[in-house]
Amino acid sequence: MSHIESVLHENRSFPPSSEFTAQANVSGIAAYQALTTKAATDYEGYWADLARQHISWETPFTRILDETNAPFYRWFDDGYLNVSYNCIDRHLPAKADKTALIFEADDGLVTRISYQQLHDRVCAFANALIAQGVTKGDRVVIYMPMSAEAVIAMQACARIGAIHSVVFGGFSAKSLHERIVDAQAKLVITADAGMRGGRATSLKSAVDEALTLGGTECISRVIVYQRTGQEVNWHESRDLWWHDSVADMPNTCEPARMNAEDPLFILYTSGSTGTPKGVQHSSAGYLLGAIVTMNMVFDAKADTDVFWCTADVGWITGHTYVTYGPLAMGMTQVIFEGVPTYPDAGRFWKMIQDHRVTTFYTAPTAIRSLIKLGGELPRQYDLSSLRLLGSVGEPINPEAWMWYHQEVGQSRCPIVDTWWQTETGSNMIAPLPGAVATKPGSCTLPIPGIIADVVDEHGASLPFGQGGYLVITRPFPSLLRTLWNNPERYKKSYFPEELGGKVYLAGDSAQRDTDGYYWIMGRIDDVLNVSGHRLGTMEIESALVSHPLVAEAAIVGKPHDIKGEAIVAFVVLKGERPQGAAAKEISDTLRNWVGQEIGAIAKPDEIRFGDNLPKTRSGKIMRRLLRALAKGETITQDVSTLENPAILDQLK
Ligand code: 6R9
Repeated sequence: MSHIESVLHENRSFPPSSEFTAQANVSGIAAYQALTTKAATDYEGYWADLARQHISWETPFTRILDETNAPFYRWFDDGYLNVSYNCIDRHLPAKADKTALIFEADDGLVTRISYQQLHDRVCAFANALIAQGVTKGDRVVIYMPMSAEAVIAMQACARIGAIHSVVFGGFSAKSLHERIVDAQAKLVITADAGMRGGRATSLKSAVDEALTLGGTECISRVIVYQRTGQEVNWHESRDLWWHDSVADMPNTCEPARMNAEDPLFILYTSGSTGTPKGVQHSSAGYLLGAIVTMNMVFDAKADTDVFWCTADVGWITGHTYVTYGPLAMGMTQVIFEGVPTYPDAGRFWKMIQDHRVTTFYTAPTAIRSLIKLGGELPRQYDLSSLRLLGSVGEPINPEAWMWYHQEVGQSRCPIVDTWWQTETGSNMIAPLPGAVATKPGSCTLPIPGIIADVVDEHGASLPFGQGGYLVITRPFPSLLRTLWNNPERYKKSYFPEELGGKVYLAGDSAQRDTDGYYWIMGRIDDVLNVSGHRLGTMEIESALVSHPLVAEAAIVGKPHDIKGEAIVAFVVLKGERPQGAAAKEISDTLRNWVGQEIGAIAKPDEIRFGDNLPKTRSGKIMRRLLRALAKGETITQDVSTLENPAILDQLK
């Protein structure tokens, strides 16, 4: 654990105001402690009570947690429900006309969709999927821009029991292809294009390309939502417009009866090795995590809140806090198509003002870029509707936290810094805002029912003040169930034998301060966090090496003001080491190549060429040296095992 050196020295603490505490769902630290005590003394009873209270079951469960086949845990597994029913139908008697979605397009056009309208559109589209032969358990890939239709498509899958796998619209045709093949999907839902910052980026063309690659015979149909009206290539026998698919469809569709453990979705995420992992979530446990955290962490007030999570539905945050959580609560939420800087860096603040947003959830990278582009801009807008702010995706640095607190929250709104992952499904460590005092840069304490720890490499709990592996020691309802098609990798990645095979290894390092507050220090594996997005270094390396010019490549991260981490590539070409203009040209070529192979987010920020890479005598690339070189540090580390020390000068 040598890379864990010191933790931030941050002493500021912000207790919840008495006004906030007075109205909070979990009010005061004693209430927080009562919940954690209940979870500690009757763990299963704690979760079962919440599951009975918050989920509408078609058939109530009698069994709670089944650990007999650990780490393949099962929750509530004789219960039946439908997630879409829980997100829509159950609200209709009281709030059919209440606004469910406020969609704001890139150009500012606003569309409101009520719960009744959402119901009708989800049902019509669910019927369209059934008409195309989609049945329970089939995989449906969704490759769409941020839109009401993306949410409708996901909800429609949930309604009929199809397993959706959303692929972020910024991923390339190659990445899309890889995910379609792994999931063996039956159908793809896409759009002609998406609009962001005034520019259209086509999606349908990437689907066309992905489906020319091998192994995609599983796909029988592509449904295309017409967003921009631009020209697209059309495959008569395969492609179908969204509007045609729903044209004659009834507005009702019986929700499928789903077992609590039936998979709700797969979402691919980066791991330490080459191929992305298909994280598989359950129906009931996942939904419960979404609802409980909406209640406790976001202090949801279904009747008065306007909730806005800025994440794209292509990421887990967009699944849990756009598509499922706010709807399960029966809230009104904002969905935004565009980017925070268009038409100018006041866009977020203007939208908060226009829609009277109460709860705003975004990423540190967005906050940092908005500070840079207009730190004083929030003051030009009326942000008085805000009552709670959230942060997710990476550690938030105390400076950005303070700005968010003072300029956006006007020193009035608590900030919930939420630590969690694609695999955990919902927030794990985060302050309950009416109970737990916050500290800038710390995600504070586990939410009640989440039993976290910091351990050494043998699984022994470490005292406060010592850095180690972040683990969760008891299975919890919203934990992933397995990796799609790869139970062995699930066991190896998350429940390693070294730690006893039963505790969930998160892949982050962390340290607790003297108050027991958690400070996340970074990944322990070869995963980078670029603008809050997870990228495997191996993934980018294999993309580079697949280019005909490249012999060898190593990727490391280096600190970046706005993105958190920037991607630095060290590359050895098959030919000579390029210099000057030639180096620049090949850099551009390789950057674009990676963009095509994976997606624009994976393009290296910097490429350095060498005749070789620094290696040990046994041939291992010495990444710690590369990390130091990338940062511009002088090498003070031990290089005695290095085969070729002269190479370090070349790569500086
Ligand atoms: C929700 C999400 C997960 C990784 C995680 C960690 C980092 C997320 C964080 C945070 C510090 C926070 N991370 N939230 N680090 N503080 N509040 O981002 O899921 O895309 O799977 O990424 O992101 O390193 O392990 P995912």
